Amino acid sequence: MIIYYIAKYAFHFVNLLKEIMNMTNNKYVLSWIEEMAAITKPDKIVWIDGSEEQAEALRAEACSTGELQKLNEEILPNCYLHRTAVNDVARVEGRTFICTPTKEEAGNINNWMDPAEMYEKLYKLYTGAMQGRTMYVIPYSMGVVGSDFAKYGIELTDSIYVVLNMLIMTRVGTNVLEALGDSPDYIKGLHAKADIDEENRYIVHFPQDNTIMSVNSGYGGNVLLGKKCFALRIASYLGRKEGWMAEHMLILGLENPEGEIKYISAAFPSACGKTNLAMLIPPEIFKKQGYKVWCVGDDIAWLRVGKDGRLWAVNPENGFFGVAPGTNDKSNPNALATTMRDTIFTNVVHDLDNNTVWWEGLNDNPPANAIDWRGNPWDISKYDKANKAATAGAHPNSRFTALAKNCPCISSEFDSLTGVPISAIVFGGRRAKTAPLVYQSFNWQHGAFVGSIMASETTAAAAGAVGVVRRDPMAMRPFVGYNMGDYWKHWLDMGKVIPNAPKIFHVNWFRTDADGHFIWPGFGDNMRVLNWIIDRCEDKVDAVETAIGYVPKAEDINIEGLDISLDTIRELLTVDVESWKEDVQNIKEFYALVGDHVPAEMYEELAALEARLG
Ligand code: GTP
Ligand code: SPV
Ligand code: MN
Repeated sequence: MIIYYIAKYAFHFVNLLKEIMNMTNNKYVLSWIEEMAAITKPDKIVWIDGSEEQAEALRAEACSTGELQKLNEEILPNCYLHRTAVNDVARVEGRTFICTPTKEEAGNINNWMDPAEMYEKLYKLYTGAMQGRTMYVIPYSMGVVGSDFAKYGIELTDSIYVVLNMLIMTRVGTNVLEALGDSPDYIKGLHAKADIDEENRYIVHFPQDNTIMSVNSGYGGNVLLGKKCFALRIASYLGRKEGWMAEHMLILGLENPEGEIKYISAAFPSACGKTNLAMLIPPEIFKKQGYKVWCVGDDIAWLRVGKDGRLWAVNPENGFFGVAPGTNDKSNPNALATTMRDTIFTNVVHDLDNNTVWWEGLNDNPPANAIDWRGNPWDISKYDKANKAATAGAHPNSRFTALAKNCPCISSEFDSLTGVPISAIVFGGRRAKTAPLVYQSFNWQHGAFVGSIMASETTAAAAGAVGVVRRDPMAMRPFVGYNMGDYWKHWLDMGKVIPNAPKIFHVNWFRTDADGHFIWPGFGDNMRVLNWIIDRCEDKVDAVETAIGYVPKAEDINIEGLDISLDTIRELLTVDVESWKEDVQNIKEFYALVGDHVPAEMYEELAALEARLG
């Protein structure tokens, strides 16, 4: 089949190939591009070299076709607006596949199909998909080019929007090809928009082939193949093979008044507060004393054991693909500042009077003359709180793509070759009840168990119902590139080879009162919980031992300057035995679903928890 296409298009190819041969002699790269071009049949092939001139030309081209709209250069310099198709606004977990040779390797939590069958299905969808279009070839690095952590990828795409987003989210350029040299060790990614047909949308990973294929989408995590597809699904697979970890975690540095910085990584499910925590601004009383928070990453961490026996983390990304709604100068001023230049906004409100953007929760001044995320005229009178999803101006999963280096609190270690040493790992989710504000695990094995039983209410970051509690182990349910049971085993194994392992905690910013309001103020005030966590890591504060782990004494959470009583803190810290017993039943069902790869240690921990609950 492939040979046939290569033969048929041989002549056209000679010209196409001239372009790609200028950039590299790597025969593995060239032959793969040739093969993919033979199937997708682009009119042109263009290498992305990482230069500003090329990026500028592509922005201009995208504006001329309406794919992008240039925003007010005075207010939002070098910023653009993009709207996706209305049926293409989030990750599609139901159409995301891990195609390992056997179903057992992918496990019960992932969708699986036989690789040969899937390739055949995909090649049909890709056939001629780039006719009349340009194939862009993006050489990119996850991690600092040339560092021990770095891994390289090449994404082929027919979308300028994807190219411009990848230029922000990853390190793109000819230096990646130089670093790759003539090695076959890179991740292949093929993306074609095709017809944006929901019924034929596929996001597929072939971990054994280092290959990712995406078709019929133009949205974020489905098409920016360096992000969830590579840096989590493929990387988690590689991490297990090579003895490191790829996790859905932010990384932050907490600087105390003495100038010492301790690093924390935290795994929360999509749209559960990673970006917000990573860019936290300490409450006034802490700021005055000299506390600061530095952002290393807001979504993905790659972690390796260092020579000193600690766990070291890098953020493999180069930018933030952050949730827009709710971002404002109180909740996350650093994120807002980051988006003031060089940013691509997706599916937000277009304010026509100023040629700027707006979203729910930005401020109380919605634009009077505006276009909503669907492309229709919109003003606040259309907004109905009872029917947010259908009447909001910005899609609840609308996003900004912004450069990490534009973030006012970006860590000086952002480009570090070695990463940062992690003192604490924090898990967390959206739980209206069960989970207390914070608790600490008894040890690494128990901590891995705490990660495995994480649960959270679903959000708009993925297609499907919102607000349903589901188990989301380590916030990785949609992102583990192999069997979930084996992934837990990898966590347990890692604990044995990190002599100086981080302590493991669990937080919940989302407990609600009887009226459904959040009890904990959250955002900047989460710093108060981080301080307790660091104090625990340094043995500076004791705690109360409960059935689920160590919980703070209420008076050890600093509430100075907060309009909240000690009793409320007590309430936030209670471990309700009855709801935990219910949870245990649900965990048992979930473990059964994960199946017979669940490590025995996890069942031991579950039995121990059940016994402690009485
Ligand atoms: P992804 O990019 O999808 O991985 O999301 P994320 O985990 O980075 O979540 P993000 O920080 O963008 O927050 C998502 C939503 O949660 C936003 O609407 C925030 O306003 C809200 N949120 C974040 N932190 C808090 C908090 O401490 N308390 C409350 N109540 N809401 C929060
Ligand atoms: C998430 O859903 O966790 C995101 C956004 O960070 S996406 O890139 O679409 O995966
Ligand atoms: Mn995420």
